[in-house]
Amino acid sequence: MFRRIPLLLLLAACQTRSSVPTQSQAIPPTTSPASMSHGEAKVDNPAVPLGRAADAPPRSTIRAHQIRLRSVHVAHLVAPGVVFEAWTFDSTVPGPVVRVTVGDTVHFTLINGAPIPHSMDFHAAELAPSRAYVNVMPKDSIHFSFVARVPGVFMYHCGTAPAALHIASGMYGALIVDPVIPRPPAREFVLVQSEFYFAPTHDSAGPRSLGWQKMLDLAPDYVVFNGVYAQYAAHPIPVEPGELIRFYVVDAGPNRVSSFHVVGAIFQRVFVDGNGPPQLGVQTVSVPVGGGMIFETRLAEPGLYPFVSHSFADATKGAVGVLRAGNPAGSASH
Ligand SMILES: [Cu+2]
Repeated sequence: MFRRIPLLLLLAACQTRSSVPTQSQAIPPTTSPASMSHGEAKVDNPAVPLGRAADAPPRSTIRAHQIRLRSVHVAHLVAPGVVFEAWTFDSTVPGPVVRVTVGDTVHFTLINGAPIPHSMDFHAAELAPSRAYVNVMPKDSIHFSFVARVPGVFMYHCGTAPAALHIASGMYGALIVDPVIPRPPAREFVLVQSEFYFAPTHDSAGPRSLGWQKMLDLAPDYVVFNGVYAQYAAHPIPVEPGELIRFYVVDAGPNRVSSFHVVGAIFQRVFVDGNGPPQLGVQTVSVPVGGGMIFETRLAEPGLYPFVSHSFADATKGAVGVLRAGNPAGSASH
């Protein structure tokens, strides 16, 4: 009798494991979602939710900013039918885009509405982490201020250890610091690239929890712009041929470098971290994890122009979007 129980348990465990797909069982798809280079996801696909418009908020007009964010745990829709148990700033993944100007003061308050400690780390600030970027207990809050001194686009994130857990769960966002002399007028977009890692489950229709081992193995299930799988391929971003387009790109990771590229275009100027002399005439620039860059380009003619992380496993997993320039023939317009 004592020998039979472990055997039954072992059999049950084997049956359980065999029902979970493994990487080795994956086979490449034989069809192309969209008929153009880098057509890694279907274009004009209403099945994919638009999590948020990519448009950047306008330049700030005030010199002191009261920024209050609340850390909360919510269900986040990563892709059609795929819900993730996210940890967030203000219930969204990524958190809200913050935009200030050099010299502005940010008065920041974090309210912890979650059942575990969280914190805030602004890459745009120069502060002692041991004073400002400390854990805030549930139902507690923290307040600190800083002056945005350096222009660029910066990551912010929860820094509570293990930071990889808090970032992979959704606690990050972008903060733009504009130079005092405005950049040239342009269509401006903010893209935050990040990854989602899921724990194995037997209920693929149910909410997915974070897969710690997959995170350690650098094997994300999804790599996305602004929190949702290929949302800007499903809902292309309308622009005009010839107009100046400016991307503020932050790579929140927690692990994958973004090799940012616009298909059919060359970047006229790329500003590392958004500051200093630009790189001119470049095709692809890597945004490091925890870094940000400003990309400027113009599209030569009407058409669909995918933008991707040119690390192609990541584009396949959702790091792809589309610019629709004008009303190209044979293409649905907005
Ligand atoms: Cu956190």
